[in-house]
Amino acid sequence: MVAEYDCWFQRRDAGPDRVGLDRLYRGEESPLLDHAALEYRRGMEKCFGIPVRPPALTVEPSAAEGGPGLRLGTIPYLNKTRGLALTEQGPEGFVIRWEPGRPLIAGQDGQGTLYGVYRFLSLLAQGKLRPGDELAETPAAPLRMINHWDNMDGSVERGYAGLSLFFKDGRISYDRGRIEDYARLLASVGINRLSINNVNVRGPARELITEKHLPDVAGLADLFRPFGIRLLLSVNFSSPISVGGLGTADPLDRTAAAWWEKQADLVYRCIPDLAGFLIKADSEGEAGPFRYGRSHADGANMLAAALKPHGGIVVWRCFVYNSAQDWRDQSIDRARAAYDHFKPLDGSFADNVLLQVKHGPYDFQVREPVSPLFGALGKTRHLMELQITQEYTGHQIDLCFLPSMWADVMDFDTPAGPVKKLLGASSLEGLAAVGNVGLDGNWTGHTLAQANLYGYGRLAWNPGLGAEEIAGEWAALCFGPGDAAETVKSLLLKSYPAYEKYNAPFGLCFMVNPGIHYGPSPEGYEFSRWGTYHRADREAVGIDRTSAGTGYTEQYAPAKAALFADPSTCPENLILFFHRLRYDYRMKNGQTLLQNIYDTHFEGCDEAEAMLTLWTGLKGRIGGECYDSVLARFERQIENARQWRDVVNTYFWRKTGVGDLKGRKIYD
Ligand code: GCV
Repeated sequence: MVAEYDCWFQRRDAGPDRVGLDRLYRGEESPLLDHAALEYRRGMEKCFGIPVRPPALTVEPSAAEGGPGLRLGTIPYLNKTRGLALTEQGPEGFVIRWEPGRPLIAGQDGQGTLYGVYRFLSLLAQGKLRPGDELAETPAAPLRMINHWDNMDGSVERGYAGLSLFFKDGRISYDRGRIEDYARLLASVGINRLSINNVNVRGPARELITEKHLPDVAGLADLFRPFGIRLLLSVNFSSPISVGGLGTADPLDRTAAAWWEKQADLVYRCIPDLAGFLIKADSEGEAGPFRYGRSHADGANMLAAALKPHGGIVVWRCFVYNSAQDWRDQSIDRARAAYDHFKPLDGSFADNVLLQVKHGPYDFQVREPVSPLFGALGKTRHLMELQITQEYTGHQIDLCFLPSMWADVMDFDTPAGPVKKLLGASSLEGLAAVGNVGLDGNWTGHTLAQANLYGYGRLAWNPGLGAEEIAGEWAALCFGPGDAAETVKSLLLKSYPAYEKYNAPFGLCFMVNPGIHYGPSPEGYEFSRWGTYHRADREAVGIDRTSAGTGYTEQYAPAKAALFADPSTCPENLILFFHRLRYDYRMKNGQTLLQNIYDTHFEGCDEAEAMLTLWTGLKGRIGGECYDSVLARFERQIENARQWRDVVNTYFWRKTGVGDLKGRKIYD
C-alpha cells in the first residue's frame, strides 16, 4: 500500500493499455451521469496515470463516435438510440461490455452507471478486466446504509478512528474535500444511505431538525448527492417536549403528531430528498412509546405519517430490552427481547416504516446466533443491522476481519431461506451498519480495518460473496499486485478466528471490560443491570436457553429450535450461548469443555503472535508509513490477546481447580 488515506484507490505502477480508455463518450445529460463521467476521469488519472479527455456528449451517432473510447450511458438510452440490445438490469445495476478499443459502461439508471464506473476501475486495478470481457451486476437489496454514531461535540460513540467527520463544538463542521473522499469510498462499494448523527440523540443533536442546523445539513446532503447517497437524521422520541416545548410526546396525542408533521415539512423544505429518520426508542434510557403506554407500532406510525407526504421512511430500531435488570432475577432473558417485542407487531407498521434489527439477539458480540426475527417478519419491511466499528471485536487495535463473521450470518438458514437469499427478495430490504471511520489520516485507526468498511459495502451489494473473495479483492486493491497482497489476504482471513479464540469462548459473550468494551473482565457484567450474564460457578457455565430454561430457542422455527436445543447438534461455537454445561462436558473433539476453553485461548494468542510475524515479513515491501502503523497495532493486539488468554484461563482455573492437561502456564 502506498498511501493509507487513499484506501482502495491506490496509484498503480503499471496500468492497462490506454487504448480506448483515454477518451470518453457519453450519452444523455443528467447530474449522476455527469458525476459518473467525472469519477471515471478522476479514477483513471489517479489510479493509472491515464488522463482522459473530457467527455464528448454524443446524443446522436457521429463520425467521432467511431473511434476508440469508452461509452458511458444508461441501458434504456443506449438501447433506444444505438440499438445495442443491452440486457435490462434491476435498479442501480449495470452492464460492462469491453469490445476492444470500445469499452462500454451502461447503468440501468444514472446511479447504476456510477456504480459501473467504480466496478470498472476496481476490476481494472485488480487485473481482472480485459478487452473482450462482459459482465452485469445488480445490487441484491435496495437499501445499503451506514449509521454514524457521531455526536455534535465531535466525539464518536464507539469510534476508534478519531473525531467526527461531520460535527465539532455543537455544530456541523467538516472539510469539504474529506467529505467528498468519504462519499467516493462509500459509493464505490455501493452504499446509498447514510445517517450522520448518533442514535443516542442528545443535547444539540435534537435540534438538527430545526432551522438552527437544517441549512448546514442541506449543505452536507449536497456533497453526498452526486454520489447517489441520501442522508437520514437520527431523531429523539421526546423532541416534541425538549425541542417543541409541548407537554407530551405521546404518539396518540394529536399535538405531538402535529409537531412532527410541522417539523417534517420544515426538514423537507430544506432537504427534499432526505431519506428519512432513524430512531432508537425505549432503549437504554432513550424515550419511546412505552412511556405513554403505547406500542412501538403506534410510535413508528406517528412518525411515518409525518414523513409520508415527503416520501420519507422511518427506520425504527428493535434494540429494545430491559437495561435495568436485576442480575438476581433469572426469569428475564435479554436475548428474547427483540423477538418478544416485535414479532407480535408484524404487519402493524405503516408501509414507510422499516424495522432495523441487530443481526444477533444481544449486541454485536464476537459470536452470536442470528436473531430469530429474520425470516419471521413476513409482513414488515426491515433491515439487518451490523457493526463495522469494532466495539466488541478489538477497537481497531486488534485486527478482526468482520466479513468472516458476516458471511456466517448471510449463510444462516431462516424458515424463509438463508439470509443472503432473503435480502432484497423479501421484506428484508437491506443492511445497515455502524460505521468505523473518523478523522484519522487513514480513516479507520487500524489501516487494515479499512477492509471491514470495504467488505461491508461489497456484502450489502452481493451477500453471496464469501469472506475469502472480499479479502482477496481488498488486499489486491490496496497491496497488489504481488505476493504482499497474498500475505495481507491471509492475515485478514486468520484474524477473526484468532480473535474469537482468545475472546469469550463458545458463544459465551460479554466477558469484556464494562463500559469501554476492550480487554477481558470475565465477571464485569455479571452483577450489572445490562442482562448479559454467564453465571459461571465452580461446576458449570452458560445459560440454559432451551424450553427447560429461558425458552429462547423456541423463538426459532421448529427445526432450528430443535437443533439449538440439543447440545449434541448445537453448533459448538454457540454451545454456551444456548446451554449451561458442566466443565467436564465432552465436546466433539473428545476433550472436556474446560480443556477446550484453555486450548482455544492458548491457540488464539499463538495465532495473534503468528500474525505479527507474518506482518514483519512484509518489511521493506510495502510503504513504510503503513508498515509501521500496522506493526504498532499488532504489538498492541498481542498484549491484548495475552491478557485475554491469561485472565480467562485463570478465571476458569480458579473456579474449577482443574488445570491444563498440556501443562501450559496458567496463573494462580
Ligand atoms: C449507540 C450498545 C453500545 C452503545 C450503543 C447501543 C445501540 O449498547 O454499547 O454504545 O448506543 O449499543 O446500539 O444503541
